[in-house]
Amino acid sequence: MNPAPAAAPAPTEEPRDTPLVGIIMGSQSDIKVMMAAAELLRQFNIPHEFTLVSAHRTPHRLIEYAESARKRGLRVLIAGGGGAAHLPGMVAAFTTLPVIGVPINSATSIRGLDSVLSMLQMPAGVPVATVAIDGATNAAVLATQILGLSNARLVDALEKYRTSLKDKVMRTIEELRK
Ligand code: RP5
Repeated sequence: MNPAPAAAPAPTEEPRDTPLVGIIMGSQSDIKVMMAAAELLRQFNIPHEFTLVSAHRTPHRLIEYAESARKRGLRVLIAGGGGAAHLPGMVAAFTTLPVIGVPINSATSIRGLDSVLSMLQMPAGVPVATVAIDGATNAAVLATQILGLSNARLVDALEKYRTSLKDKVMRTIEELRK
């Protein structure tokens, strides 16, 4: 007699202890902006890692990080950079994981516009999903939405988050009425 078939995998994939999201940035000076992404992922209880990878100062580390990311269990990468922000694009060149780019308004940049263009102008086939200048929170929300495709808990958390945003607006409307 054949053994009973193995149980079907659960439709909801719960976050594990190993990081699902890699948050990387080119310099110490990017940390403050990129902390917003880590904070949001913490709120959603999504395991993540947070480290520096510089496209120009540690190029070999960039290749190693990007090439090993999927094998290490990461599902989405968030890469922040200012100035000539090559980090997200070069990471995207070495992995097929989704890469979300955060242009940073660094002291060396022309108000972050240079970084936006560095991330937006990727050649066809190697995209970087680019958020607003210093938009690390939205990068983390987008990463959560991607993970939510296979995780019902995160869909629920995102709906609660949206409700909290709406409630905040409604509270202010009420305050203004007084
Ligand atoms: C980029 O150059 C970094 O992402 C940073 O935003 C910018 C300036 O870096 P620092 O000179 O402050 O280290 O590589």
